[in-house]
Amino acid sequence: MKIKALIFDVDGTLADTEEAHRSAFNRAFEHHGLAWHWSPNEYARLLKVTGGKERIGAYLNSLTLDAAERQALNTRISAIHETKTENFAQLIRDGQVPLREGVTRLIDEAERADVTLAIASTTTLANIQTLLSVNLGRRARDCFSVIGAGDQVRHKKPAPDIFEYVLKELHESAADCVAIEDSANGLAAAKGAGLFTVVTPSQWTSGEDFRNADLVLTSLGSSPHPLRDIDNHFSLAREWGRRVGSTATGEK
Ligand code: XBP
Ligand code: MG
Repeated sequence: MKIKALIFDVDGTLADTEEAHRSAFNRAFEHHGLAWHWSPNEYARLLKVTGGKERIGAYLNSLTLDAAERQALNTRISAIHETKTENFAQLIRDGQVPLREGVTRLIDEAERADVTLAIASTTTLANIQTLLSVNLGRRARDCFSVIGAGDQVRHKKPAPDIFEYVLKELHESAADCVAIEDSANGLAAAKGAGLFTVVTPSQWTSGEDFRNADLVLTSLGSSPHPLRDIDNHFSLAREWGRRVGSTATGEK
């Protein structure tokens, strides 16, 4: 049974991006004259809400404001988020957001093994394009056959929509693909789409519940310490899924 495609999440999986996102949000608030500042603890709590615009909205709803003030601020969310996205892109261009350990190695091995690569993320397409072009250079243009991002679907993670969208664009079935995620929201989305899901928790998600994951790895391994026979891990786990009749591999 050959894996047809690897579908990567972005934030926390391809790269440890959330500290840069947090900084980009805070700079955007300052730029827009808002006395808001998200501390690491506050941001870890807000990360449960996927999507930057939705996250700002959730924060806004937590504030004590009169109706007129709340309404006025609600109308500014898109503009604030646009500034934030520009700030984030600048941090990537400044080299602040490298790919996570083992990502390039796995991309190289997947290409050699003729395994298709795709992305399914809640973040904006602009963020993904900047992250890939800065870190992968020219190969970023055609490395990923399908990129599913942010507002391309109505319901963001933990809904399965973005993974279902990517599978449809790939013309592949979930049973033949593997998702790589970092968060409980991402895991729920990938499993909801019936995918065998590998989780590599990030510093922001390490305390979350990954019991429903098919494989939890600290990282994807790199040349000093590669994850040996990673395919066997997958095939072992997939075999386990078949034998115990679980939905671990997403096969019904
Ligand atoms: C993680 C998210 C995103 C980022 C912020 O996405 O939930 O909202 O935190 O990026 P992923 P935006 O699915 O890649 O883990 O401000 O562009 O939403
Ligand atoms: Mg993520």
